[in-house]
Amino acid sequence: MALAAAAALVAVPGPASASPRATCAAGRVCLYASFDFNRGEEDRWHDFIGDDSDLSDNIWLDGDFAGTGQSMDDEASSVRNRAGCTVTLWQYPGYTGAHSTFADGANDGFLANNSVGNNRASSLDIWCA
Ligand SMILES: [Ca+2]
Ligand SMILES: [Ca+2]
Ligand SMILES: [Ca+2]
Repeated sequence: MALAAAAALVAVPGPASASPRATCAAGRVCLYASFDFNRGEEDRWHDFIGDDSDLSDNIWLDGDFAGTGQSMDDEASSVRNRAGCTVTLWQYPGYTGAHSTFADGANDGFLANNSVGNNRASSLDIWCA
């Protein structure tokens, strides 16, 4: 667990200049803790370059790319997909339960009206490979 969390932190690169809520880098899927990509809210976000079967060992980053200590499990409220392929968010760990699929380039600022729902996503499947 500790090793996985550390690796996730190290894997997040990039300049701390641009606001994460405004952009999601090419090749990545970005999750946000509040609706509308955290607009008007505290910036809690995280990006992914591959599958993650359990979000309970991932923590939200703040606007300065620093860890917040807050678990991402059952907390995602919006998503941007820049992975270059389709992405599915799942209700439970291990890619099970209710799920919603997002095409490459998708921006969904309101997960409450998707099957996966608001504050329910627990795993993430990127279909590139
Ligand atoms: Ca994880
Ligand atoms: Ca939606
Ligand atoms: Ca869940």
